[in-house]
Amino acid sequence: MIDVLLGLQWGDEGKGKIVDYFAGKYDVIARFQGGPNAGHTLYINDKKVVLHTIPSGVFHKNTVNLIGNGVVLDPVTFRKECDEVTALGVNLKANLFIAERTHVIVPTHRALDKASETAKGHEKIGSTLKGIGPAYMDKTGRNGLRVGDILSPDFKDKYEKLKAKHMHLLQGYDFLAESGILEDVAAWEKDFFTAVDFLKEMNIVNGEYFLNEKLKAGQQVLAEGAQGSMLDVDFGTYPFVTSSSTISAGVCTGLGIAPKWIREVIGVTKAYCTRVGGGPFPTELHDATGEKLREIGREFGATTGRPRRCGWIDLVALDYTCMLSGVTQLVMTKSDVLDAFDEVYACTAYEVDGTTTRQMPFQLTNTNVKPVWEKHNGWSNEAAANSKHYNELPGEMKAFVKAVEDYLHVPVKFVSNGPGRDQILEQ
Ligand code: 2SA
Ligand code: MG
Repeated sequence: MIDVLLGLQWGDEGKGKIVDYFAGKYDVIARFQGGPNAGHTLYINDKKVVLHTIPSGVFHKNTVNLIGNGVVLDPVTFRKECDEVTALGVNLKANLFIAERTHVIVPTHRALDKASETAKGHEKIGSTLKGIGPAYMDKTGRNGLRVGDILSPDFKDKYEKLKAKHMHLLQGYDFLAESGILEDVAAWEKDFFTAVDFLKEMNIVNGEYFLNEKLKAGQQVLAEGAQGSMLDVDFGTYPFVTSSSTISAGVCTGLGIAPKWIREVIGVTKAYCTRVGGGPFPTELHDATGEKLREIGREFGATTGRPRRCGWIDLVALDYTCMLSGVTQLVMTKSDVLDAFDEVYACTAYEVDGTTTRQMPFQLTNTNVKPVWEKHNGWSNEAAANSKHYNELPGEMKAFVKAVEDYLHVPVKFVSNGPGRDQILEQ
């Protein structure tokens, strides 16, 4: 069967750490969407590792990892990441597989991303500029190159054709000459073909048969989501979203498996909320409390280093994303960050244009929505930090968790109160 692990907010919920924690229980860990815009932070023997494309199960010897067809893969970042992981003693030849239908990000995708964002000015999406949007555009526009294509002798011709098309598009931007984008393309291209040669030597497989055969043989699979449900291309805060399906439905198309195989849908949420990049964020705090959350939570982008916007937990958005994915259990991360506050808040409804609602409106902007707050008492710092079992957590904290469960009608099975593997407490 397949269990799915998803971020329920705007990304950075701590998915990497949770996947790493659960990985030992699974035979396969599979990524089904997104690309090097993801940043999954793990601590391996106290060393910080940030994974972008490689699934977070890679440090477990007996776990096989699959990059599914729904992913977009940049050979250049992929190669760098492989070098880092290999240096830590991982044998990628033995435990990493790549679906041949996975789309390839080429240097001009990154250039187009940068050009598009530059043209948008202050209305920009806040993209990580990894070429994600343009790569998915070529996929649905039926122009893309796939990992399987790099094995064919005419790959270079196909690449040149696509590049020519992109160059034509780039010429349409009047700032192109002074933007430095063409120089970037030349530099990226140098690494690109070496990286493609490297990729050729990896295990390239038919992902859908690979996975279905394992499922039929009774193996256990964990599908690892990237970004968050509120960044989903259909249901997120469009157009301030990423370009893939980040909800549980994306698992089927992103891996080539039928819904009948899906068992648990594990939703990960922070005890508060963050967002990086542009777009609406109803519970954002523009004050000292927001600053404090960022400082204590060390809220900076794992891929870009950008400071993340911070605010209290948004139960309206969580209820929406639990519904979309059919979440069966929750993991609450970074609850320790709240230890420092005398009182904590949860948003239980939105006031939109004078009406109160518990539903996600069609159009969310930075100004048309006001959160309705529910106040909770804070808890003692030491008691929370020293707890080794859920029952030992302070009463106020358990009351906060209970309020989240009651609102969402989904049990919080785990609370993570620190970065260590031993700081995940099961309820
Ligand atoms: P993109 O790069 O074109 O897909 O960006 C579109 C929007 O999606 C957001 N996005 C993310 N939000 C949170 N975390 C992400 N991964 C990195 C991390 C981000 C980083 O783990 O920290 O390092 O800055 C991620 N990837 C995409 C993005 O901010 C845009 O709003
Ligand atoms: Mg992240």
